[in-house]
Amino acid sequence: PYLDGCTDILSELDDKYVLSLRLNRPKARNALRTQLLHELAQTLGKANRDEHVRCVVLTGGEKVFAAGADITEMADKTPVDVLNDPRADHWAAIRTFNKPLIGAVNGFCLGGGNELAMHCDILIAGKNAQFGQPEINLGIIPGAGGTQRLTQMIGKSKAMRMVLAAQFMSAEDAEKAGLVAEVCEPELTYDKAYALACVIASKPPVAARLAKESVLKASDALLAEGLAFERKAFGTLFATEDKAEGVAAFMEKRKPVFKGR
Ligand code: CO8
Repeated sequence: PYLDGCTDILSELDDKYVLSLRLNRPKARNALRTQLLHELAQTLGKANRDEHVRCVVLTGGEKVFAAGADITEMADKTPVDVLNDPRADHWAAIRTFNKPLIGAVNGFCLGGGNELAMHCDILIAGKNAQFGQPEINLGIIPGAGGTQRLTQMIGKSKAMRMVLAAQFMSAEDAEKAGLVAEVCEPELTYDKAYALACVIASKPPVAARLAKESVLKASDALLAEGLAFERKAFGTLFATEDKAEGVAAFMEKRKPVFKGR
């Protein structure tokens, strides 16, 4: 492995200067527990300082890229817990990773999983990919930039449909909408992303870094305020009865009954 001691992230650096990362919690559908985000943040932190890494490919499983935050871990959190949550620091480390990051997505890409995908600079998706922000079913909203990045990437109306109605978007529609760069057969997703990473890794690394940072500047200034607002709103919702009901219904595998409290 590239970074010793990791269990939730599998990693390998090769002689093409490409670091491959795989989310590795198949039983929990790659739910992003805090440990996973910590390992990802640490790995990217090391890669940021390592001249042997020029491009990173991030992938998940065949049927699930990632099913979102780990609902069992988040179930009992209060707004104060959210305010103090180290997860925010891990997301910041992912956000500030300054080398090109290519996402290879097959299957379900939901909630925090879709937010992680949107932190990638380029997304390649298998035909079976499904993108969604189903947080509202749990009485909450996206908390890692989903409301902001999705709106920037696919526009208000489509973003609202995903965030308010929890409707999923197919790979084909995601390509039309601009969420992903390319759709392919699911068996080829990783290979396509890896081939693209090799091309990028063959370019001058300092120019690649500054190109990435410059492209992100096209939206960064607007993003900062929106991210902070979303984070506060996300925390506030952890005080609601509807959140407790949404989470309980998920765990008990039943339909929730929401009351607006
Ligand atoms: N967190 C924790 N465990 C999960 C999650 C998750 N996000 N998703 C699935 N699991 C677990 C299931 O509970 C189940 O556990 P067990 O085997 O012990 O019963 C196991 O993974 C397998 O799940 P399924 O049987 O549902 O697997 P399928 O292959 O049939 O379906 C899906 C895969 C479609 C991905 C389905 O599991 C699903 O819809 N998952 C939930 C998706 C979701 O709602 N994500 C939103 C997350 S919200 C978010 O990311 C940000 C806020 C988080 C805060 C939440 C608390 C308030």
